[in-house]
Amino acid sequence: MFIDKVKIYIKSGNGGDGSASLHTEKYVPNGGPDGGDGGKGGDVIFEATTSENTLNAFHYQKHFRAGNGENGGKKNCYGKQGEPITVKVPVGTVIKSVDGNVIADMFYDGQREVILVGGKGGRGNYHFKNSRRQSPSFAELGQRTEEYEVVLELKTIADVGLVGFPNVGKSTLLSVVSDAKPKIANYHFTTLSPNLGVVSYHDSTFVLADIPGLIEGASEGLGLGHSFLRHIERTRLLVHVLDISGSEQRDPLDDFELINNEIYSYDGNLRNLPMIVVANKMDMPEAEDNLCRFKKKYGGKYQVIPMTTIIHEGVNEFIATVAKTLEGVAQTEPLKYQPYKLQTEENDEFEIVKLSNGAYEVTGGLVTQLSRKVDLDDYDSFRYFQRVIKERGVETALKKAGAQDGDTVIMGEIEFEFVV
Ligand SMILES: Nc1nc2c(ncn2[C@@H]2O[C@H](COP(=O)(O)OP(=O)(O)OP(=O)(O)O)[C@@H](O)[C@H]2O)c(=O)[nH]1
Ligand SMILES: [Mg+2]
Repeated sequence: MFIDKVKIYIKSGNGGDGSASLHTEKYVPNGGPDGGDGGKGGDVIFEATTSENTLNAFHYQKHFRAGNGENGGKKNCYGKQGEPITVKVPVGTVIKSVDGNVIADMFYDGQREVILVGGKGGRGNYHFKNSRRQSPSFAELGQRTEEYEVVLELKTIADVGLVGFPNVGKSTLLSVVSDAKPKIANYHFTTLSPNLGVVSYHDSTFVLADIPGLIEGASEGLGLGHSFLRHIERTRLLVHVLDISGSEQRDPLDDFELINNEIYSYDGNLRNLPMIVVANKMDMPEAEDNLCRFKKKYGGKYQVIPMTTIIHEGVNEFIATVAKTLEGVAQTEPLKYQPYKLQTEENDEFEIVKLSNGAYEVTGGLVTQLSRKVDLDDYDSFRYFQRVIKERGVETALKKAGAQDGDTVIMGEIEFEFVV
């Protein structure tokens, strides 16, 4: 199993509710409001790590929820903040909304991004105390947060991508030049997920990615499909490995054309990457002749390195050539994107629409904010509500929209009769 694209569900914590406690003591029956604030809900944070290179873990766990903030208590006790949750993803993971907007590109090892912010804690009742309202018996509810779906898409980041038909020796090459230990076997599709290896050359290193073999039609989903090609999009150089001996009765020159065709029809921009050719299996019959033919046709355009990977022949030349070529190629950059925010900022805007039944509905950020503070059964709270809608211009706007005495006004859960 190799998962490189997956949908998961994330939710930051709700804010804790503010407390509406009134201080009481023996002999001091009305000591004033002492309700503490609710704690902020936990954030959802993503962190990029090199210790994973698949999204397989998300096959088993798809829901990630940060902790809720605790409610405020008496004696001005603050509620505890909710525990944040950290979701670890392999370096190269792009986080997108379900409709494809990029939220973050987790490009660097250790990169942390707050993707969802925890709900605000509600304020305790003492915040609502004023000269006329000495003992408010209401407090603010914590902000409730929503659950969001996000799509994780792994786009491996490597300097070099190894491409070619199945069984040509890509994984063998990776195992010979790096510490990676990919599976190697004499059949097609031995490699089922990309393998990364670090190659050292003098003082420098480069990262090599071995991807599953491609066949004709891969860009339309044949074989293991083209989804693996997404793992060479973020490389700086392609190494095309050929079985130059044609040991499986294919002409290596045809292989070369065919695989290039698949790669470039998947993404035309990949033409901009330099390509080096490894003519592998030089120990086999026919290899010399085929190499000659190949060089005649393509030698002017491509650097061709003959190799017998199983006995490490040509390996040093390979490493040196790749390292030198990379010197002249720009580093891969993170995606260029305007980060898409899943959550909308709290605001105090509002809009009024007249419904077909004659009622007026007020919607918008102000209504969401107020609905956390208002309890119409509570007299103090109701007075507070009346004051706010006057101060924020809701009353005037309702009049302007044509509301008359006795008309019904709906604001979220709240419904009341308009009084001019
Ligand atoms: N004769 C010969 N055989 C080789 C050479 N290099 C690799 N092989 C053999 O070719 C077979 C396939 O090697 P792999 O490295 O698994 O090939 P691959 O390209 O990664 O194959 P997939 O993962 O299926 O795409 C193995 O049996 C290797 O031992 C070589 O230089 N000469
Ligand atoms: Mg392989």
